[in-house]
Amino acid sequence: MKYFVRIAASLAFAASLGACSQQDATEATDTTPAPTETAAEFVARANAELEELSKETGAAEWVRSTYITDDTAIIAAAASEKYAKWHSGMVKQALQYEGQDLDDNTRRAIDLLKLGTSLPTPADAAKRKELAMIATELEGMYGAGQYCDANKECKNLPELEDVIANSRDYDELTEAWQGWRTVAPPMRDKYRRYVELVNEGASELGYGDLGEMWRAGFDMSPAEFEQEAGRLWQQVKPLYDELHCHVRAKLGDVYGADKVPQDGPIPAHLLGNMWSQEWGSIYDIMEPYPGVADLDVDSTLKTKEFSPQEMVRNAESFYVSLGMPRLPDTFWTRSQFTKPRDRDVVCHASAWGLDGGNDLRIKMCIKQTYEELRVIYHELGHNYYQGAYKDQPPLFQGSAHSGFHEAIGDTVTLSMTPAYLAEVGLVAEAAQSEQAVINRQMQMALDKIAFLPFGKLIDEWRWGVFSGEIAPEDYNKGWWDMRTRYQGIAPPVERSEADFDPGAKYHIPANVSYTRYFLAHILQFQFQRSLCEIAGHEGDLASCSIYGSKEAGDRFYAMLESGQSEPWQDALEKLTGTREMDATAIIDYFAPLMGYLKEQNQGRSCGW
Ligand code: X8Z
Ligand code: ZN
Repeated sequence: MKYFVRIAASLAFAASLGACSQQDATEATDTTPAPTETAAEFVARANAELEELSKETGAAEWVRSTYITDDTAIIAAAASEKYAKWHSGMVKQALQYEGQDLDDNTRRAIDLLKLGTSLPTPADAAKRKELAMIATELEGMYGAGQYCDANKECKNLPELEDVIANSRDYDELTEAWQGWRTVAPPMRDKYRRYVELVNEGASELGYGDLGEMWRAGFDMSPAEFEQEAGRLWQQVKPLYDELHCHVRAKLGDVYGADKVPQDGPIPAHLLGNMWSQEWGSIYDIMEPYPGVADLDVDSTLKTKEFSPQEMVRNAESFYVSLGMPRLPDTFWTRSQFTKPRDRDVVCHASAWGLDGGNDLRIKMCIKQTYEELRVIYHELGHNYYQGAYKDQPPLFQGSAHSGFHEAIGDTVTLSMTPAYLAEVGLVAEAAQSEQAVINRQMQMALDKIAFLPFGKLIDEWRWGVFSGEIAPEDYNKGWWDMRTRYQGIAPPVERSEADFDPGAKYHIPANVSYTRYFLAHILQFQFQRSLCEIAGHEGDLASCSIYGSKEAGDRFYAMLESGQSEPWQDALEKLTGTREMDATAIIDYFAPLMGYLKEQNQGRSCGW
């Protein structure tokens, strides 16, 4: 439940707090439905109960994430357990409508109800309790994680991430990389048990395992979805291969070919990101035409002394320029913008749609960087989606599919062109030259193209774990096999099954499915292409900003308002005219850079 609330995942059964007593919701579980209850009446009751229950779950989750203690673990686990009990009871009751001829809305609501948890729990009460506690603890362990060096100097994750982003000292990078991964081995046994329990829960809901259940959330069969994701990856893989080749060569120049062998995978700690997932922080090494065009938003944020709130205001203004509403007053008083000094919190950014989307919040530990500004735009994309679908019934309060939720804010960041940044005073001026275009494309590609194989493999690892193809004694090996195969990276120090490197990535202990981000990275370019047409943009896609376009904003918002009330193919068609996800937009977008990369890579032997 919590994951819907927080990250507004595929089925954002929005949370809101109200007066539903514990009694009401639990009683519902054991009630045999009155034979007179029609399917439509059942759905209406499910919506009403969900609305009430979500209030409690949302409050417990928020407090847990912004105040990690043993006490909040008990509160959050209890709320999660209560939701799980309600959910499995309702799914059982819904079985009576199987095979009945129902109207589309009712059928869809019942189907969505069945998928309405990312953490399916066994019906057995003791196991349900055990799973709720394990899931709560795993995320808490991640949130409270830190690494203390030999001098007993400790760093938390944001601090270690700073080292990875900014240091160019091989050994210092190795220590930060390895140090953060010390948080994960204690998760290993708990994770193994979590896998057993969620699989039992998924099987009680009629799925082979949790991976199959996750793949079932895309308005097509799990097998079709797996194929679809594979098709999209094949479409974009050539872009990644060119980027990898060039980045490896440049890193070889900086660190030496002994450290970065030119025919093998890249050491994972040299790419500017703790998980090697987005590489924008090594732009200084990769800048094609040094000094051409000022893209240094970081220094503007510092010299103009932007506060976290001002950074959020800047993002809000973009959405408002599209004709979308201002964020509610409570957003400003209830959000967590900065890391509290006196307690452990989950710093990983998230957006919350509490009280049925009336109580919008973000939870971040904002730093004064351009990267963080873009994360704020990303999170507000979630909030605007949550606000837009708040008038849908609770079972339809979610995104068309989980990738849509992740793509909204990212689509908006594609409009943060040099011209836009200059217009709002975040860079001095927008240079127009061909060299400036390539520089900016490089900066974008280091994040957007580098991310693609990472976005794809995280769930592939989990699909393997849930299906049993990757056994517990091979968790780490399976992880690194995939990291190397997909991303062409390797760990900088030897790893073994005493490690549990997947646990050092938020979405694994937090149980958030990840294919959504892979899909979002493709969809956002597709959305942008259509929005730019609507906005009347002329010229290449990369130079388009929809800032200030009410026409584009209206069409965008209309898609958001429909939530998950219809299959995603319908939502996509309304905005883009096509019913298929398609990578040609991202390929077109980066066409200029591909020309540059191919030239640079001439004579090199690429691949690993
Ligand atoms: O988790 C996130 C967002 C919250 S939904 C900050 N992202 C993924 C990640 O950090 O791993 C955004 C991009 C990928
Ligand atoms: Zn997100």
